[in-house]
Amino acid sequence: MHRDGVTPWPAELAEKYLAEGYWRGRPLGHWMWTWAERDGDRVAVVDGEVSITYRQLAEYADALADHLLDLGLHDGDNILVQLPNTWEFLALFLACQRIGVAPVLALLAHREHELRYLADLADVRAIVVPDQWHGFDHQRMALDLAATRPQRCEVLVLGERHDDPAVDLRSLLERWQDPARLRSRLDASAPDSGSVALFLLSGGTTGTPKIIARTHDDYEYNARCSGEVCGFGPDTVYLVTLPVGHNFPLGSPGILATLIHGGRVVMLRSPKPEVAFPVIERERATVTSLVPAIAYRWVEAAPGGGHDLSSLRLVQVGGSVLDPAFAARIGPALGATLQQVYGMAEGLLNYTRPDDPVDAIVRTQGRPISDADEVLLVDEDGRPVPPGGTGELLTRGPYTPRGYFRAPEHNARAFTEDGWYRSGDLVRWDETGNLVVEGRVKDLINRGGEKISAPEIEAVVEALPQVRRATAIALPDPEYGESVCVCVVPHTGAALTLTQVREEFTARGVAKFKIPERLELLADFPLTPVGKVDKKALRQQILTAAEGRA
Ligand code: J2J
Repeated sequence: MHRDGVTPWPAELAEKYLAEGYWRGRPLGHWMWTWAERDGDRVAVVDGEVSITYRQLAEYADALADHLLDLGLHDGDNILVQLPNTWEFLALFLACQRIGVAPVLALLAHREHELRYLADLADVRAIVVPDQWHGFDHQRMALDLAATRPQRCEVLVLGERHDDPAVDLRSLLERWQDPARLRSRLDASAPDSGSVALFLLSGGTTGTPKIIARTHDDYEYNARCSGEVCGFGPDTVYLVTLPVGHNFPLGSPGILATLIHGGRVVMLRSPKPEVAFPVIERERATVTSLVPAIAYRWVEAAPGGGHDLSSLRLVQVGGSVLDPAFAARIGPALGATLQQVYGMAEGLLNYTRPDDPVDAIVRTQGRPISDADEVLLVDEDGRPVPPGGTGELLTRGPYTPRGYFRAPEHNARAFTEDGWYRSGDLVRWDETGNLVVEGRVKDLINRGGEKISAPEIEAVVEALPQVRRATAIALPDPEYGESVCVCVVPHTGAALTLTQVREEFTARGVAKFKIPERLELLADFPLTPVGKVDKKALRQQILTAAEGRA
């Protein structure tokens, strides 16, 4: 079903992608049964003590899809999903793919501020949450949110249901119909392969974060092709370390490519080495994906950690800048080949190849996966930079959508008239033929791979009565690479503390990882010639002052 606010690929390109086999013209829910027919009795997913075969997974997903239809959800509807790394997430994801319901993939760290915004933007008909997670009552939050929706909004809970209006997600995995009859009912409800399969969150550059509609065709291709580049096959045991709602563990190559290529997915609830290492040893995991901050903890813990990590072949690291000196330690410490991944939920994926020279693996962020990916590096005026020069990366291709969902004004800036996505990243082509990320022009803070929109932070701080103007910048952080610093010009005579700022974020229900870690009170902000806050100068000013104090 077509959704308003989705920018399609131009018709002639879509035909080309289909004719040339980039897109295969079948929804992900159909592929699920192809996998089940191919590998029915093999294990598809392991979650703690639970092992589920490909056939069981398809049957659970079908049962769930049937119940979702009965709850009134159908092709063209959107739901908000906030779940931990569990096999039930996967069953739900696939159930949605059977009937054209698109999950908006939120993070467990998100709170009311983010969820309300996403629920409004995608006009969701259901919210799926765990009962609680790390002591936070997600069920309560979801029920409160659902109660304020203009239309009926179901709450599905994984775990202990403690309020009547909520539906027990696990009870929906029970089948009420004969599998064959059920299958034909669901086949009849199958969505078009060009329609939206899922929504991913963008880091966002202006105001509140945007969401990205990914189609069945484009997302299947992106995962399949990534899997080929990374050598995924029936022997692959993919450990899901990062949160499942991220593009990285879900589709690059991640969970989806593991299933496409007949491997096994292992769900991990926490990326901590003390949790991950025993699971790697027990499940003989062969590949996983990490952000640099987690890779760092693994490398520190691996020697003498007492666990056999010898099954690991490939360790993917991406999402934020990886220091080359540290990169060189990852492979030897974990006994695996490092693969740098420079990806984006907006599409384009770059990987170093396992057989690249070590030097290229350590120093570069890889190259695109597809011969149909287009990359253009441009200067501030939009002109291509000379060979070897650094410029903003623009991209188009079979898995890079042509616009954000329901964001026409933002799209006019974020995409060129010819459909190129402006990544906001400053990169150059290295002599090895790979890309190197040099910096960015977009206004965000990349905290350990989690992207925080600076204007979103500024809006919260500027609402405080003491604040005349606020601006958010990234400062270097030893653990996360970057952290959020807010700089404030207070009203005359007003006092403001970091604690007060942080309390405001908590009171508004903003995700914890976005809460500023530093506050600087200033008389004025340095300005650029066109009168905008000069964040580069401001950052330098704060760093220099800190050095002076040290
Ligand atoms: C520097 N910056 C990087 C890298 C992403 C795989 C891997 C990562 C993401 C991701 C993803 C970087 N070095 N290796 O979706 O499938 C920064 C860039 C980029 C932005 C995208 C995947 N890898 N980045 O990180 O949508 O600035 O996707 O534009 O969260 O992260 O962020 P996101």
